[in-house]
Amino acid sequence: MTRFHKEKDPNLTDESLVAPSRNRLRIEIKKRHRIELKEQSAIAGIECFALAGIWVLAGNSSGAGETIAAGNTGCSMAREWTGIQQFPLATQTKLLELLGTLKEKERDSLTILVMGKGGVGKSSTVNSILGERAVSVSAFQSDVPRPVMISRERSGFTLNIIDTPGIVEGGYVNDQALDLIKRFLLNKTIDVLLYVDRLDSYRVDNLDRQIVKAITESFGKEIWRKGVVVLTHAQLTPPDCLGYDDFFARRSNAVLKVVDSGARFKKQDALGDAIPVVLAENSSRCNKNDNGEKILPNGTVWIPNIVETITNVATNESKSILVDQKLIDGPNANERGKGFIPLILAFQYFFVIKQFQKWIKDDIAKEPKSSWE
Ligand SMILES: Nc1nc2c(ncn2[C@@H]2O[C@H](COP(=O)(O)OP(=O)(O)O)[C@@H](O)[C@H]2O)c(=O)[nH]1
Ligand SMILES: [Mg+2]
Repeated sequence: MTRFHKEKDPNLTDESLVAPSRNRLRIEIKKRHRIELKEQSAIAGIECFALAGIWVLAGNSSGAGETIAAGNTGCSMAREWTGIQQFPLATQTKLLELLGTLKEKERDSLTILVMGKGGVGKSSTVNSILGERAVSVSAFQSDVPRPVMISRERSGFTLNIIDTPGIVEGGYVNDQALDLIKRFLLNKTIDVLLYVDRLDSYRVDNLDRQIVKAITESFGKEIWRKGVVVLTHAQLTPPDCLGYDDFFARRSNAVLKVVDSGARFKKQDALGDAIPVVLAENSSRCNKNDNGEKILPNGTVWIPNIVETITNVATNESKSILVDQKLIDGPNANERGKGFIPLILAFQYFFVIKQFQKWIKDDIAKEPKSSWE
């Protein structure tokens, strides 16, 4: 007969000291499991709280709120950027050089927002840049349901990358998904926007325009001055005997035109060539050079290239975008529609008040005169 010893297991009840039936055994196991789960979550909660406290006290420049809010998990800290060691030595050297450049320009953190349609390779690009599988990627249900911020720290420099779900559903921009992203970004400062699409798409359509318009309306058109267009699936053989660079140039122009029109810049302010376009190939089958670095058909070593472009845009003369409530509410939210007030008043005067006055006058004229008048 099996007996449970109370002194060895304080979680057991007196009943469990007698030989347990199968059912009772099952109940005890469940009970113990529940207690363990409670204890684990309590410990995890304390750990989160303690870590958050340390982070706030440390006064990290990336903003405690930002990193703790990461992925709304409630407990995600800027971990050491160990993924950098996965890169070939030549890439590591270049990346560390770029971090050095940023530090020279007194930047100790960088926040990158990644947006675009679903399934174009946003999450894969985040993972490629970090050198680790930080966010989930899937061919079919490819999107994380909500934004996630991944923070990595290296030699006193913090890299924050915000991966977002695609904002398109059933052929339209999904306002709820967009709202979720906006709320997530509230009080964060965006240094670079990566607008991701595929190189191997042959046309742009109205949906692309809608997405660019939605980004513009959400964060203001100035966000595009911090924009980089990333074209994934870059290891391809162009169709119709086109050269690779030719194909790349045509596709870039098509996407940039959409951005220009969706961002509604006036002709003289048009972004044109101002937005850099970079290529990415996230597949593990990407070709490599003699140093083991991933290279594209035009010879570009794409990871250092994208990080260099990000560095240039982050430090260009345009200001980073602080996503505050005013920005989210849109330009002059309180003023919206005020221009119509004089028109409405005029309409009311001529078509309502005047009409009433006329009816009253007519009624008075038609009224039979009283005998005493
Ligand atoms: N061949 C190739 N596949 C890619 C590339 N980028 C992403 N994928 C694949 O495309 C699918 C969707 O990628 P994901 O990163 O989840 O897209 P997201 O929805 O934009 O985040 C996954 O199956 C990825 O493996 C790329 O550059 N080349
Ligand atoms: Mg994704």
